[in-house]
Amino acid sequence: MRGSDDGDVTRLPRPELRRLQDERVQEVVRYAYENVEFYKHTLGAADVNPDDVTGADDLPLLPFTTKEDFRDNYPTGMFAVDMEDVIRIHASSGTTGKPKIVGYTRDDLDVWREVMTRGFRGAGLTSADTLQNAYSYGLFTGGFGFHDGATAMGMSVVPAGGGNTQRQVEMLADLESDAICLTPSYALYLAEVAESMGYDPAELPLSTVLYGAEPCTEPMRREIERRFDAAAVENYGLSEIIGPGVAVECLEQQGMHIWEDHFYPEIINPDTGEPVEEGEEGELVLTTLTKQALPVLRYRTGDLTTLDYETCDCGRTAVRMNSVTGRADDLLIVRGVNLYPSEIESVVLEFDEIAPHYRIDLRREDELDRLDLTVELADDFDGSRDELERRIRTRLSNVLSFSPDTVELVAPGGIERTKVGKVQRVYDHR
Ligand code: DLL
Repeated sequence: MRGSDDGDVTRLPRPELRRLQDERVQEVVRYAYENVEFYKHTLGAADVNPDDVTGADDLPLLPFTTKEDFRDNYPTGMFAVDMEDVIRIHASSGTTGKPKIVGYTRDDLDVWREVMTRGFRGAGLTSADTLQNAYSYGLFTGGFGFHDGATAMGMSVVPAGGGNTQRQVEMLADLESDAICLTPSYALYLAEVAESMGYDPAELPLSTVLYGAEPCTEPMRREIERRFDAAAVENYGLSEIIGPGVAVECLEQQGMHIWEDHFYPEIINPDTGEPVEEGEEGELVLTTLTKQALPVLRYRTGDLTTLDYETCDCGRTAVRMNSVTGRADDLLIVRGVNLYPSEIESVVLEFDEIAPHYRIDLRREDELDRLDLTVELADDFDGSRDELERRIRTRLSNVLSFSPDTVELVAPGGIERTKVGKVQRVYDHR
């Protein structure tokens, strides 16, 4: 099922890459059909015979796989191998219902390490570097994904895990770590804690912040870079496909290279399921090309993005996905206006007077939606609150044609921080 990875695969001329993908698409469709009852059934129902699939162009013939399919086949019904061959389990918790259970064979873990290593190299890291891993260890793929990849590459790994922030700061300083990986919200929290302990985060020896696992806008990235005086590069991934390591930015910071020899991307219109024009925004759909334990055909990630097939300035030909702008399913419709939380965030973070922390509360009163925005003042703010509130409102309504019902400005530290795991910024009480 697997070709060799010689590092240069990320720079293959695209026609050559395409030939490799075509071969692997054929293999994985047949493999899934023959080894997973679920695919035998869904492909059969769609009248698709694996013999008819000759390459990536035929993928649109296949039905999508969705998160509901994982739930329906809980815990291991989507697996293509016996548990005997599975040597690792992870799980992704949903907000409702059972988690999605994912499994890895020995070869799958090799692929995972390989794609993680590509990302580290792309970010300029070498085996001589020390990486503090502040992703949670456990069922979440972040902790072990980064850990195994960095270990395989020969970096010194500090398995700090999530939380325990004061100790994280001390470890960073004392071990003079070169890099840290964590969620963007936790990166900003860590900077604050460092400051409260009397450290200047910019003075820490960190050269690289690897952030991911949740949305992050460009102003927020710049804020992380400024605070730590380090390059911040983005990672994207999801448990169902492998975990982190699906896509990662190089130092050009012009989008995340998808490791296309292992994961085949499509962009669809989330409403119709049809492919969009090249370069248009839509929902990312991924097909695993080499996974053994859990092959996944046309998985609807729910993540909205665009793809750029131009060769990157770094020389890699691997397609780049832009930062996720929202979820196909987190579109907020408030009094008929379509809003993504990330759009509100972008506007809010334009203001120097505001710290990069905010929350959105949605309620329904008398059948009408209301949106209350709470933002936090920067430490050094000494201006007029009324005037600032007015400017925020004006800017939101100019950019988004929308004005929140209330804009509340709270003192520095007034918004609860995420100490472990992913940040929650939108509270939909409707
Ligand atoms: O979050 C894997 C990961 C760990 C990625 C560490 C990067 C770093 P899950 O818990 O299964 O896996 O969550 C996957 O998180 O569908 C996206 O909605 C969101 N997500 C992941 N990376 C990004 C990102 C890990 N860079 C879900 N930007 C995905 C925006 C992201 N959203």
